[in-house]
Amino acid sequence: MTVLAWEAHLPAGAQAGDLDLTAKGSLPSAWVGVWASAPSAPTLFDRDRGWIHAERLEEATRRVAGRLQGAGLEPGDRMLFSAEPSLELVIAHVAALRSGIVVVPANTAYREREVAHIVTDARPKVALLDDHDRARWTRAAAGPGTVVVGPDVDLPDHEPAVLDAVAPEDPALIVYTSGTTGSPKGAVLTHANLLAGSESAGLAWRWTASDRLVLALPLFHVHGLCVGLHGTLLAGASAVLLPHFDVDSVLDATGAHGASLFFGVPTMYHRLARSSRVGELAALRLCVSGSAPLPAELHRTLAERGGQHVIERYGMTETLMNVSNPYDGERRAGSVGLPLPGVELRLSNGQDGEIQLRGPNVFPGYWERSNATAECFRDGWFCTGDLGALDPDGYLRILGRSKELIISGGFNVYPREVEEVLLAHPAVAEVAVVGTPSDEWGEVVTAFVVPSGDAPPAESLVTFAAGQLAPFKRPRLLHFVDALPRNALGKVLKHELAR
Ligand code: MCA
Ligand code: AMP
Repeated sequence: MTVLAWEAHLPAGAQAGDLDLTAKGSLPSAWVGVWASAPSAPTLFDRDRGWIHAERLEEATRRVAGRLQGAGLEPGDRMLFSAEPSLELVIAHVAALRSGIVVVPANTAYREREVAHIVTDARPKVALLDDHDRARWTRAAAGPGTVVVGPDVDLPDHEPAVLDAVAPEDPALIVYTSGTTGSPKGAVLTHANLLAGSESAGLAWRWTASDRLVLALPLFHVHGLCVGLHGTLLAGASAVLLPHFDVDSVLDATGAHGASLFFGVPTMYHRLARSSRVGELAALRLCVSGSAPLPAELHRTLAERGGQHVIERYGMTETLMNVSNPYDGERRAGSVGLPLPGVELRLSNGQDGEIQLRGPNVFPGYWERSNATAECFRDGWFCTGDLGALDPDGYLRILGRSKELIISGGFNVYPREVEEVLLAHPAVAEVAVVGTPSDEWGEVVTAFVVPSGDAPPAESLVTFAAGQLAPFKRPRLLHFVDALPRNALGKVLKHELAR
């Protein structure tokens, strides 16, 4: 059974039959049209530079496009970025998309091993980095041909040769997402995917030019980049960029800039709900949560104490946004809602099972990984590895995952990657890594270790892991055990450990 519930997301009177989410061709062309129609509209605010207006954003992105092209980048070449949110970074990102350059975002928490993997896999011609270590690691992995600069792209000016000429099927982004093998693979998102994703969320959440988003998410994941930033620019709306999330900065920005929107991961809502200032959320038109399950209890607390009936939605790097609670209908706690405009959804057993998706938002495949791509599609449907069930009225509940994945504070951790790192320690004979429940983080990375001799100090293992893994992947809890529980075939029974 295929579930389509697009009408539930549209404003009264709008017809789902009229939907063409890719009619504008590409985001860069659509953005340029938006800027030309309202050149003096404020677009983005950054603490250091204040507001930039549409006309200036167009000029700045054109200038940086020229610099990138002058450095030898051509359509299809890759530009890596790993930097905290800033106006300069956004300008460089938009400039790359306008040039047909494929953007490769990388988490700023990555250590040398993780940076080197992405650099050798994506082979970027330019890398934008705001940290000395990451610049050094990138240079070491990339070799002399790669230009390493700061997010201001301080390169010689040059007249851009190509601008806003991308085709819908051209690749726009490669976003690394870990596979079960432990080594991340790049999900290629086309310009059509990005446009469809932004159009769909914009329609469903009634995004207009008068909206103002407080954007405190990192820009190296699709939540902050594709939902927050791209959606803002497509709607002709504005956003206040914060370099990091913290409760006071978000609420201060909301008050100071008259913001109307906030998007966050459940850990952020958990922290907001515990603040004495939670009532200030009521000033916003809409709060949206995603990237991990929002506990029903937290949904209710935010409604009672924060005056916000948060819209929970469900997305993935490979598909952008898929399912959302409706703006006008019931925003059901514990459910992710109904398929977004353009998205077709089915469950492998009919009313429950694996969630499978189709639509203009679904990516064409992984970068240079045809086997991995073939494995995740079945009859043209993308198999998410998430398990769900439909309420009788079509609302989707996410029940769990068939893939081995831990989500901590909205960041994904693949147990296999952490296990491989710990196994390289001489005092570790066997290890199993699972997620255990946490009110604040959703799940925390927990390692069960069988020592090869006397158990070493736990801190020595954590320090060992810290050299190779981003902080959010390091085990927060570590237990020494005599043996791992296994079934008759010798497979570790992880669900027993997670309990
Ligand atoms: C930071 N730390 C973490 C995490 N973040 N540990 C586990 N899980 C995390 N997510 C570490 C820090 O390095 C530090 O380690 C310690 O925890 C305390 O840091 P703290 O200052 O409290 O944390 P923070 O810097 O305030 O970060 C919390 C955060 C952040 C703001 C919630 O994790 C965050 O920005 N999450 C958003 C992730 C996101 O954008 N996901 C979207 C993925 P130490 O003590 O050792 O120094 S896109 C996606 O999933 C799909 C498509 C979707 O549907 O959206
Ligand atoms: P990523 O690989 O970073 O794209 O993360 C995507 C995964 O996050 C999905 O496959 C889900 O497992 C999870 N996810 C995203 N949104 C939600 C949500 N609202 N509830 C539960 N899980 C979610």
